[in-house]
Amino acid sequence: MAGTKTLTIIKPGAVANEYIGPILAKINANGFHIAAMKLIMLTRKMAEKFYSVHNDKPFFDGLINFMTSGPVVVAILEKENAVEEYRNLIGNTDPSKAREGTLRRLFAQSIEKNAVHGSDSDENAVKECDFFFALSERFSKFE
Ligand code: IDP
Ligand code: MG
Repeated sequence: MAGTKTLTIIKPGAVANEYIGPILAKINANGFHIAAMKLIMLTRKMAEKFYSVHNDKPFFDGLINFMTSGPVVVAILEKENAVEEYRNLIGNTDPSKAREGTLRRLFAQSIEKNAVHGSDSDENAVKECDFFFALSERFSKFE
């Protein structure tokens, strides 16, 4: 059975452009429950660990610089089939390829500064939620 939670990050570019409100409105309008949320600055160590699967990619250093360039919103979102549903809402990694109406199409600046993160599997969603939130910081509809 598909999982019910995913981890999102509203990235520094979208926070700087005052898109926190518009992005959260779309998240709620699409039936997601916000189970945990905070506005924080990622340290380099945190960003490097979070994106460690990409540490051999040519875009890694730029990505870490970007993700630590300003505050981000980190949140646990809940819905049936959350990972797939949220990946559908955010759209393609490259905003120029993202469907009309998706968060990246609406709010991204570039393939790097692409507005939001969304977990890519239930397994990674669990790891990413644990990376940012203690159980006492979560207000789940499902658990
Ligand atoms: P995803 O966020 O859609 O899952 P990933 O391939 O996991 O995409 O890449 C992680 C993040 O790295 C992207 O969201 C984006 O910010 C950045 N990124 C991915 N590919 C490129 C690229 O070709 N150039 C610059 N940045 C990239
Ligand atoms: Mg990814």
